[in-house]
Amino acid sequence: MVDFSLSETFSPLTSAELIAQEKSMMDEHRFQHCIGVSQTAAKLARLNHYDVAKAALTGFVHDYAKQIPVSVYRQTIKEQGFDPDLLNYNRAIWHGIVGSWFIQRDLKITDPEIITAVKRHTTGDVTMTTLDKIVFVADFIEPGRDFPGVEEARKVAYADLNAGVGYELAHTLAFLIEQRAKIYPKTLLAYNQWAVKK
Ligand code: DGI
Ligand code: FE
Ligand code: FE
Repeated sequence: MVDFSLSETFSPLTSAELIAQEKSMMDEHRFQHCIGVSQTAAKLARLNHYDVAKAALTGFVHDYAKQIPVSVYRQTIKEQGFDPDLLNYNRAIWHGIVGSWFIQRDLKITDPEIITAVKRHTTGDVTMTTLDKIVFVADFIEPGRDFPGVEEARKVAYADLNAGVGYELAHTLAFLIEQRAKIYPKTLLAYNQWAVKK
């Protein structure tokens, strides 16, 4: 078992059951990323006077659904009443928005703030709660992340959470445009809200 534990406040599953369920859904690399996001979210929560246990749990489960097969996603989007426009995107977009459905089903998490933070963790949104911002940013700067600009992202985010959100959105949008990838409208709206210099 991993040397890691989670609050048992937010799910009827025990910490050990939750960790085992998460581990069963993903490879070791993704699992270590989730632990890194959990620990970074806890650190950001401490700095921003937010519930540390709640941030740690949300960080841990944020990518729960990342490796669910494409066919299962397509079926879930159709059967569970998700916006059919989601079918025009891929797992990068699905694992947050639709992933939150699997988190409720499998991990029995009902807390609306946790569910929303998982939904928003990839694209961000115009409206973001403190927990949304913590998880969004922790995902980008956890210790396992290594890309040009990550040190600057850490510096900015630890000094000012909102600025961290803006930095991440500018970086992500630049990366997506470089790839000529399709931008999910929420990503663009979030960029306009958080990244544009005032
Ligand atoms: O799940 P992670 O890899 O830990 O991180 P994430 O949930 O932030 O997902 C990052 C990926 O999602 C990255 O490859 C960029 C992609 N992404 C974010 N916004 C958009 C997007 N991809 C597309 N096509 N459109 C978007 O708007
Ligand atoms: Fe993710
Ligand atoms: Fe992630």
